[in-house]
Formats: sequence, C-alpha cells, structure tokens
Amino acid sequence: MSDRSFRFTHAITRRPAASIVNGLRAVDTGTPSLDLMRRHHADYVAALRATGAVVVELDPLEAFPDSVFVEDTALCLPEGAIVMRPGAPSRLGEAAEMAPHLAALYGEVRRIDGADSFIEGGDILTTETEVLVGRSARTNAAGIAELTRKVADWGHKVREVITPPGVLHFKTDCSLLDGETILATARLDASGCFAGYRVIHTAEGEEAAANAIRFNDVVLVPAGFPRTRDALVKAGYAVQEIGNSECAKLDGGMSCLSLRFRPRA
Ligand code: CIR
Repeated sequence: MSDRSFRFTHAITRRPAASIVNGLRAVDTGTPSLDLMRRHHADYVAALRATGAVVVELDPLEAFPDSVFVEDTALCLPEGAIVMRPGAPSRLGEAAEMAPHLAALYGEVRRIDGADSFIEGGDILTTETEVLVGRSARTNAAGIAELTRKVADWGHKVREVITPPGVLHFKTDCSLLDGETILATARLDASGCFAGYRVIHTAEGEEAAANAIRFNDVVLVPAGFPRTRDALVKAGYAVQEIGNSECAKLDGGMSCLSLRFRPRA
C-alpha cells in the first residue's frame, strides 16, 4: 500500500487574524480568545514541523476573519494544486490570496472558476485511490463536476458523497488515518460512503474528534476527547493532542488549519 495520502514534505498555515472574532459559526458559543488561539496555533505548527516538514506560515489577513482555516482555499495533489471557490461569500477572496503561495511551491496551479461552481477544501478527503467530495451547504454539484474535470488528466478519480445535513464539511466528520483506514463519526459512516475502507468510529459524544489529521508519522487530534484518543493509540497510531477550544467555536479543527502536500519533483 502506498503512503502518498499522508506523507508530506510541506504544509501551509496562516496565523489567526484579530478579526477572527467575527468568523463564521453555526451556533454562537462565545467569542474566541485570540491569545489562546495563537498559542494553540503555534503548538499545531510545531507539531507539523517536528515531523521534518517545511511549514510556510503566512501572515494574518485581517480582511478575512476565517482565513486561518487555509484548508478550504485549495486542494493539493502531488501533480499540482487546485484553487477552490469557497461557497461562503465572505471567504471567496481567500482563495485568490492563497494562489501565489501555491504557485511558488508547485509547477502547476489550476483554478475552479465556473461562476456557478462552489467547493471548499474541507469537503474533500483524498485517499490512496480516490478523491471523496461531500456535497454540502458550501460545495455544490457544479463545483464537484469542475473539480472532476480538472484532476482527470492527473489520474485522480473523484467520487461525490454527501456531507450530513447540519454538518459544516465532509471532513468535519472524518479523517484519513492511513492508506486504508478512516476515522469517522458513526453518523457519517452510516451513509455507506466508506465501503471498502477500514473505519474506526469516534466514541459516542466525541464526534468533534473526527476532524483529525494524519501527517507523516503522527495523528494530530483535538484535545478533550480521551476515549477516541485511547482507541487510536490502541490501534497503533502515534497520537498528539492539540488544543482546539477556540477554533471549535468557529466550527474549525485540525484539518482546517493547514494545506498539506508533497509536490512531485
Ligand atoms: C467557516 O465556517 O468557514 C469557518 N468558520 C470554519 C471553517 C472550517 N474549515 C474546515 O473544516 N475545513
């Protein structure tokens, strides 16, 4: 089994802006603390760097409150990057801000540019064999169709799946753990989208632990979900917990905070 879906040489992150207090959220559970978010973010970047990867840390973008959640701006594949077209109007401009940074690291950068196409990186899970894209309130059929066309000549197959109603992104409820294993909430797994994969469920009441990342040899999980953490340790993964209380107030988690990739030489 190859490991290109979780072996990375690079990541891009963006420091949180003070405007983060105005970030989008489904339910208001309180104003995020910028100071604490910065500390969690620094822990996150340090954990990525500890695996030996180069982490490009971009400056805050005050004009875009949600811009710390860089994952939504692009899909990074070994052959090239695809700049997304976020479905949240306040986030549309973030994608253009990311494009030059991708161009500096990749030979080829393509763009989702159809006027009717909307797609956010949080709805995309890349495995060893396919690119799963959840249709959601942020990602529509036109966006998925355009992505399908734009990665076909790179040999990637896109499969449309459904993000459960009321869930922000597909990856809010799942993560890749290795070439054949996925961490998912029971509610998402029940949709049948992971047939053929080994699936580990988050513990009941710990659904928010599903947004983790496998980055080289480590699995970063949000702190505060001990039964899911223990299940992953028992399954043999090297797990590291990262504080996520402030990003969680804005429906963000481990995957949202980085673009992870290994450009083909
Ligand atoms: C948003 O609603 O767009 C942000 N507050 C959270 C984005 C989280 N991103 C992700 O799951 N990939």
